[in-house]
Amino acid sequence: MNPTTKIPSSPFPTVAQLACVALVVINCSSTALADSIELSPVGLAAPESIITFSERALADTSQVSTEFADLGVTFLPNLFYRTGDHPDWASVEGPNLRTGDPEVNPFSIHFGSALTSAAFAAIAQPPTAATITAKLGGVEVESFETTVSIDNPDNYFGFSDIVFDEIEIAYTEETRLRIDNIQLGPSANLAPLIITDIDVTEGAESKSVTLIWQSRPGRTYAVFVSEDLRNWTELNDSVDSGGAQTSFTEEEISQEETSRYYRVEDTAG
Ligand SMILES: [Ca+2]
Repeated sequence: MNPTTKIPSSPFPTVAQLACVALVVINCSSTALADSIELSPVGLAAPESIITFSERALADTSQVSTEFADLGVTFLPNLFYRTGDHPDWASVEGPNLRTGDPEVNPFSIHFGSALTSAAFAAIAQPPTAATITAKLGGVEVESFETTVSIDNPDNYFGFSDIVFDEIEIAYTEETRLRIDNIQLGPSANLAPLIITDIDVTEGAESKSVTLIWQSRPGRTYAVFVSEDLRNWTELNDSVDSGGAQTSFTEEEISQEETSRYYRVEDTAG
């Protein structure tokens, strides 16, 4: 028999049953508390990259939308590249992006991949009330109201410990608002943990079961087994991720076993 052939009449549980168990695990995982970054002197403690706008020399006042896409950010509808700065502008140095002229309000920073944290420096002259909103797929995740001002000593705004792919900045006054030093935090891998396949191999003396699940690169998984969905035995607590897909095989299962349930957990919760 082909070892990868599934056995429809097997007493082993179905894909649907096991996927349900995996979903329960996901729902029980802890959720980190979101944290808004407002008027911070530094923004993220340890950004993975910072876009300063010195990476590319563009003409003063030229429109910017996808020019920095290879660095992970685009701007919708657009902003304007400005080459000049001023010694009084805290947190803005050298080239920066400005909202006008003509005025662009609101505008969004779109990230090339979903992130778990990001921050940026913003100043405005004259000062303006502003609403800063994190979105995922165009849907609001988190939002706060603040004042963006050239007079603020600390000018970083952003979010941490949530998953988002856009930050929208909307403001109320006619002003010249500039942003600079966009800090990108870690990417959020959005692939949910789902068991996608279960293969049963019948041997002469015993049988084995291979589970295949949709996984995230760099993660570690634990696999549990149960005969009644109540008492679980850990089979392995350190199955390294195979990337987008990971598998685990339980060997030498007695031929007398008639029913068996599996649970896969991301050990990071
Ligand atoms: Ca700059």
